[in-house]
Amino acid sequence: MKRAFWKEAVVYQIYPRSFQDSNGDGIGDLQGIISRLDYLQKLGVDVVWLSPVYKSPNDDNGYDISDYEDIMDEFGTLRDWEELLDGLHVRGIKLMMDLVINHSSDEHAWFAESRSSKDNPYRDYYIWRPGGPDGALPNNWSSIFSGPAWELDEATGEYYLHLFSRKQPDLNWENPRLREALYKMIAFWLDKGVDGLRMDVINMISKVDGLPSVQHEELAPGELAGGGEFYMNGPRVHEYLQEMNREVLSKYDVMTVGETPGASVEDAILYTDEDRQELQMVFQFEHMDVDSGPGGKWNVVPWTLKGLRDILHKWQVGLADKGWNSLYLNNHDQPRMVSRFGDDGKYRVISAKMLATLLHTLKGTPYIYQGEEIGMTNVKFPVLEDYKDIEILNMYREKVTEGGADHDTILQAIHTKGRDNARTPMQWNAAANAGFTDGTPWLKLNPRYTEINVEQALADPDSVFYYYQQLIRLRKQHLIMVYGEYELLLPEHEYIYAYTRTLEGEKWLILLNFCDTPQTVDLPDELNAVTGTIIGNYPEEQAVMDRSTLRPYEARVCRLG
Ligand code: TEU
Ligand code: CA
Repeated sequence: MKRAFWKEAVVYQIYPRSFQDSNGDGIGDLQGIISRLDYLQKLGVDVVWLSPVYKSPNDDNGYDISDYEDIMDEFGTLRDWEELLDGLHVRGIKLMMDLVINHSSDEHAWFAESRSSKDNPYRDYYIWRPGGPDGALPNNWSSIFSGPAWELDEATGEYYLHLFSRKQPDLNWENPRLREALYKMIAFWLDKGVDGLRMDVINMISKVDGLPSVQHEELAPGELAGGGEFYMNGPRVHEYLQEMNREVLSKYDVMTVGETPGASVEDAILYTDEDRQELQMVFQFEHMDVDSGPGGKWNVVPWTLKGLRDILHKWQVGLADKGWNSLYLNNHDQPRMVSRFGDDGKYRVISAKMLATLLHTLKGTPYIYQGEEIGMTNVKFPVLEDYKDIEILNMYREKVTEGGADHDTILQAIHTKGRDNARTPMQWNAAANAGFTDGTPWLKLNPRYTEINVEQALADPDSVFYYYQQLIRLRKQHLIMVYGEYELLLPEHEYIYAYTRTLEGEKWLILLNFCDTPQTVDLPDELNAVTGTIIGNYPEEQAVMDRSTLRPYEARVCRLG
């Protein structure tokens, strides 16, 4: 396999609004991030992925961009951004910007033009359709953020498509002028020295011709349905990505990752096969659905290790020869991994380290989400008013206020799956507001900050932080972690995920216990020839237990032969 920086790198995601406030307005900002760069360097990450910092009315916290070439007032200025870029580069860290080009804000100048009249030159930058007879919508697609995917615009009496909120109109990629404008904007940032791009819902940019309604028997007239099959991994998406590559990306040395909900292994190979010149890797979503029942993420069902392992295994095998995996268990859209897949009570530290071991020893590029490295947990706000996320608020209105669903059931689903779990401010210390702000934070803190915070983690040699630091260092010393071939063991074990990695005669064994009780492993003899422990999450002095037993949430990485 060809060596590449982006395969060997570890990425750290910053959600700027919640990272560090520098001026007391309760909102994280660029100067705040700048003040924490030494911390990131200490952790040892190679790349920072910055969630959007462009001008935005913040209907969806920056994922609704009103000016692609300027910085959001609350976050600072272009000069602050340049200072951040320099600060990262001086420390040998690269900067990956978020690129949100499936949609813009409705407050973008292009949309103001577009909506103004049917013959405006920008009309075709967005997706407009007349309504059907009797006030019918152009089709029955629902928005990912609840309600219909269409909004009637008074000025011209037509509807525009918005897969996300009504303030996030979808851009019309069929229009070559729009595509050219986007490539120019991308070059603007790459010319400034940006090293990488994370492309938001990039597999939704091509919609099926005619935007057909979803058809199935149980649908009542006028009832909304998902519609994803008509816009995810659509007919021209690969053509567009290859064009983007040809027109702009290939002219720079740039790391790329596409966010691709609903992409299969086969789709991912098409996106990331190096010969095809599209993207380097994608964020797949299959494992994020292990605890979703029929009807989607808010219908929370228990997950099993078998379910999770089957998916991760399928992706490991599927992208073994062509394409490349990215590895994540949480981000700004997902609950905290230690609460979801580990134990955020008694075994918080141990299980956070176990999950970290998984993320850094599977094949692919690991992504750390801010706070993960200190084992931050989900939050249970008692009242809906404490939540700020548009997805949560829209869903609650649709299900409870309008749909009559039970408040407690839905609040519980929000506690388990809501995006604000990941967005509570970063916990720096045990002082007021965890050192995030001197003012009133835009979103409440997780009350556990007095116990879980950076200051505590840095003072404790056994903290989750130092374990991440160690994993990141190991990756630099052992290419087997990056390029080693993956092979699954014990495929039926109820609680243990076991596999080997092999590279040029070297072989590592990885054993992970996903359960709060001891578990026995029965391995073939040749795998018992352990010659050393690379890393583990239990202190050395306790490592006296019998080889074939894993303690609660234990992770062990050993060298064989
Ligand atoms: O998310 C896309 C997406 O489909 C989901 O992850 C979504 O956020 C939601 O959680 C589904 O339940 C991307 C961004 O990561 C997200 O923050 C944005 O809100 C969204 O696109 C729109 O730009
Ligand atoms: Ca601020």
